[in-house]
Amino acid sequence: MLKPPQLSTTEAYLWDKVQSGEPLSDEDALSLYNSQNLAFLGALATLLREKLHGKVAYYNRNFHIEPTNICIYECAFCSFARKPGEPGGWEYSPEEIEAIAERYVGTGVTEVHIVGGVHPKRGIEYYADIIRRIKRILPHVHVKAFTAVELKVMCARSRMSYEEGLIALREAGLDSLPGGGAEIFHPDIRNQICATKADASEWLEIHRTAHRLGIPSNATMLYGHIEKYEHRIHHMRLLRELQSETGGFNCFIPLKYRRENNALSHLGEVSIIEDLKNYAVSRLYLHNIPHLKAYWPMIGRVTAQLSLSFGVDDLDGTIDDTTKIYSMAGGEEHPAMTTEELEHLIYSAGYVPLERDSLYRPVRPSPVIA
Ligand code: V47
Ligand code: SF4
Repeated sequence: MLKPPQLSTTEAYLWDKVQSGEPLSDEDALSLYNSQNLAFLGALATLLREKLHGKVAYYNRNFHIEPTNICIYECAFCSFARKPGEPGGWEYSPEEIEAIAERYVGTGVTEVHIVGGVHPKRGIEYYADIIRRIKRILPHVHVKAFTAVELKVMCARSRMSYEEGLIALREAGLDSLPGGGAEIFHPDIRNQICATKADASEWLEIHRTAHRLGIPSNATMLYGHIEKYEHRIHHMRLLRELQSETGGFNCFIPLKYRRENNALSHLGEVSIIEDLKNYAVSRLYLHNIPHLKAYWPMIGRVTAQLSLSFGVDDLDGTIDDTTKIYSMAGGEEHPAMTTEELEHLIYSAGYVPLERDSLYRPVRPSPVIA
């Protein structure tokens, strides 16, 4: 890509740094967050994005199961959780979960994403049973399940180490971990928004253990509430360090704080400009995490489309109306897109759609990029 004309000295320095493949420093990331030049941020993120993935934009065919929204925690940003007996709570039985899986037989889905509340009574054995039941119905589907926050509690309940718990779940059919529960690692913020659940070192240790066992995972960051840029950079620094140790993260997913029906509603929500800026800085700072994902049910279809020009190379996913975490917080009501709609959205943003599996392998040879 040609260096744009009329760059400031700092912008030209950052362009050369990214061009040469040198990692950005924390100061570089802060200066990008403080930049008002959105066009430059898009161009710089695209420089790295296209080095890594050319014009390809990945998507996958997945569905979500949220086994329960009963949760022992009370995160200030959460609109989804309920206490036992509270109206609006649900707990699917293993048979109800099987009935959800049955709906996807023969549909071509490649992944099931399972995340829920941290239930007061359920341990590793319960969740291993759920995975076994799903795999019996959908043997070829990749099971990406349970945040580090859920895993910490289910391991403790079953009196297992993280390693023992993960091995038991892997034997049942667990293939990878989603990136949820990370929120913002810095204790100054974490203590205000989700003080009692797994802290940064526990979240990182569970992912480190998974990577050591050959279980890949994702990472997220919940942004746009009370955190400052410094806290986002600190969060990403810890992820970048773990990635350089293990190489086990597949992708990073910035999650925009949504304000409906939760204790932080008074904060409002950040602008689309802030979303795009955050995608660009994430892409550039996390140079060693291969993929940057936009989760469209949370940010909407238009921002998802724009995000492709700010470093994003992956749109999640067909989803199929099965997630409530975001609709309860103000995201899309019935999130579902057909593969045709997703491909059209990607083409019309100037990129080439490629259906991937959960390990980013093409599901079928693409006539466009072959
Ligand atoms: O950890 C909860 C977030 C996460 C709100 O790995 C909220 O592919 C915004 O893990 N506003 C769970 N965000 C979701 C998750 C996930 C999602 C998409 C892809 C992947 C992946 C993982 O949802 C929680 C929390 O950070 N969340 N409430 C809210 N009001
Ligand atoms: Fe529970 Fe997760 Fe909601 Fe926190 S974000 S209250 S851990 S469901």
